[in-house]
Amino acid sequence: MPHTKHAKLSAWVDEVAALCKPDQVHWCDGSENEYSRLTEEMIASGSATRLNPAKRPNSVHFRSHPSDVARVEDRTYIASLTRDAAGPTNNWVDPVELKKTMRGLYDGCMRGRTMYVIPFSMGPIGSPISKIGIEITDSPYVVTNMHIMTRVGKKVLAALGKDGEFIPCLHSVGAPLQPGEKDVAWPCAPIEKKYISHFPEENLIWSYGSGYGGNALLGKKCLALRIASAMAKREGWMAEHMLILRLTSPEGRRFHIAAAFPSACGKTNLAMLQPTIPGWKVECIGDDIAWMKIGPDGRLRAINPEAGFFGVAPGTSFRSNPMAMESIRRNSIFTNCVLTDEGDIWWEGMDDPCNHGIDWKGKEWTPAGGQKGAHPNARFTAPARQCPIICPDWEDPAGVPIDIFIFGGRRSAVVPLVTQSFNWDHGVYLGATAASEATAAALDVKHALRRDPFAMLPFCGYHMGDYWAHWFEMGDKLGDKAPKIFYVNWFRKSPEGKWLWPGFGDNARVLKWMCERVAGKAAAQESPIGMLPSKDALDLKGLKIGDAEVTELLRVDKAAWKAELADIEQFMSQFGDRVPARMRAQLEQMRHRLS
Ligand code: OXD
Ligand code: MN
Repeated sequence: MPHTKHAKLSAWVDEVAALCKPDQVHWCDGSENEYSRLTEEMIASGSATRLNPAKRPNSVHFRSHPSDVARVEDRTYIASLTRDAAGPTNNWVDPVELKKTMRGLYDGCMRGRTMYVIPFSMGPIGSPISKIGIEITDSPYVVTNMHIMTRVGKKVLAALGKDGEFIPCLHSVGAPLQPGEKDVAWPCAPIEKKYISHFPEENLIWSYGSGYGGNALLGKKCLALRIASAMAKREGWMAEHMLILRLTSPEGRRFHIAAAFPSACGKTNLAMLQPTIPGWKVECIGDDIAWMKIGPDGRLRAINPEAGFFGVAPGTSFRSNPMAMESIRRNSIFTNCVLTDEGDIWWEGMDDPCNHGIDWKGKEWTPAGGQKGAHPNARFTAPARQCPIICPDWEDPAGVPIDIFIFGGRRSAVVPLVTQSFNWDHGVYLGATAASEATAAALDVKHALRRDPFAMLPFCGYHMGDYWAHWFEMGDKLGDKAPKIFYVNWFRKSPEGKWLWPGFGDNARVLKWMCERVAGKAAAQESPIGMLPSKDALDLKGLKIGDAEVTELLRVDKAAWKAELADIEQFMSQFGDRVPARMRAQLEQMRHRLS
């Protein structure tokens, strides 16, 4: 029996097999049986360690190669037909040249390995917002992670039928085996041979040389953001680096929030927040990516294209994110954590200390040695359905109607706790000028402050200026049904260097103010940078915070903002005449308000 009646898919799989020359080809059916068999094989080969089932049932730990621990932005390419289409913030290579180079690398690259064909759906199968991808990979680690992160297998092939549309995603770890050669625990290619390539006009992804996270699980950053953002622009929808949550008020009114933050700003924590204010409830819909289309009622409807969480482990604890800790109790994959003497995992920032274990490099470890036990970008992969506060509607094919957009970043100074934009255009300006201090999720980002528009700088598959224009166009289409836009900064510090805001569950206080603004209930005061909560409009009941701290949290320092303006202007100048006139107008209006 052929695996599919889809002629184009069969032809592509045959073509890739002929090029990569694997020992065998396996079509993934997405079954539990398949997951278990691959996991057992990886344990037997020494690349995975089974965790103590009494501590963490059906879970495994992997250690990656020390050179392959995060996304590699310097090796990530948007190979559009012209350099101009990719814009100055993407690495561009001529697609013909890149394909030639990569074909050379792919030639025979799967020797000694199995080639897996993974049919996957981003989003609930059958949703008008979902898309189907096919990932071909020689990494069983990728297969098991894709089982958790996406919807995989026969049901996807059934939905694809004979001629459905799919996005081809080719991946190889880039480490062919000679006959008789023993495999290493984490095969990958050296950095200069890694390529994470996107061909946006063809909806095509080619990844080579890395087995880690966003470089290898191609449904996530490559498809759901880089390729999808380009498709969304063409087709009139939005693919954003946003969590999605539902906040329900004590009266039972539901608000749906989508929020964009760069890596390392507590996005997963916010997505699963436990409000400290009585009567308010959060349900999680997604923690990383939102795909949004205008629905029949004219409102923006969002789905989470993923089915799991690929979260940063260090810093995750019952204090910072109890719901994530519950989500990873079982059936999870861990990468680059400490393996404890009890056969469980541990990382820096977990609730209880660990006195001895094996670190992410496989070496005996104690905290006294002064080295981190887990890599700062160590990850957990866990099924979203295991989150105790997963929203009952998280798989609704129609999506949830978005009321609020939030942008933000990690800023120890200048930026207040929360501002509301004056209107849509000003909100787009807030998103476009978002900035954050350093991250561990990318190997090669070293700047102290990075402007990261819409948290999409590493993920926008086309020219940033055109992306901004797309946001303005979406606002025009949505009209008075457009979500309200806010900007937050949980990370402001006092002049003495102390956090001013407690964060975590108390962030619900800020979300409450936003919801009340949407409902027309909360007061705000105008400032040169946006609307700020009026005195007493933020619910601070039960919080130990002084008046002086609140004043500092909301302070707008005109001189600092003028300096900010100069920095923003310089950042924008790289986009030249692709900066929409409406964005320039926002800049001018801000200058005027600050003068
Ligand atoms: C991620 C990232 O891994 O944004 O989600 O880097
Ligand atoms: Mn992310």
